[in-house]
Amino acid sequence: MDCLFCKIAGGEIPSKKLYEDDSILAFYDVDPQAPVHFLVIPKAHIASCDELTEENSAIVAHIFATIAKLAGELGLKDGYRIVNNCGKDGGQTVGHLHFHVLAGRSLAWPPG
Ligand code: DGP
Repeated sequence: MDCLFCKIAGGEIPSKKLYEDDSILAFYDVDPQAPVHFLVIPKAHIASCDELTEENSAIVAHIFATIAKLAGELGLKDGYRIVNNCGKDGGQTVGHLHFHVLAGRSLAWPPG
């Protein structure tokens, strides 16, 4: 499968890693939209949120718990935003489940 984030998870394409364990990887976004902008992905390929099931979705809880830990380590005491873009109208451009974490400035709402 020709998946960019599978290649990043496998080390085939380099990334600026923030955190890694057996099942997930956090790395800085190549096109940051805030002073802090990183992505957290499952290493196993899941195309989008739309492919989550009762069987494979425990990884999302692990991702969110890890984001909370990383936010503490990075000192994001003023808050942050977790974003998932799902599908074409959701603005998803890479077909591998990923959560954006944005921080370091006041973020507008609603998104465009
Ligand atoms: P989305 O639009 O939600 O699918 O977000 C995809 C994000 O992935 C976008 O913010 C840019 C980032 N991105 C794309 N290619 C690369 C890459 O090769 N390396 C890194 N670190 N980030 C990438």
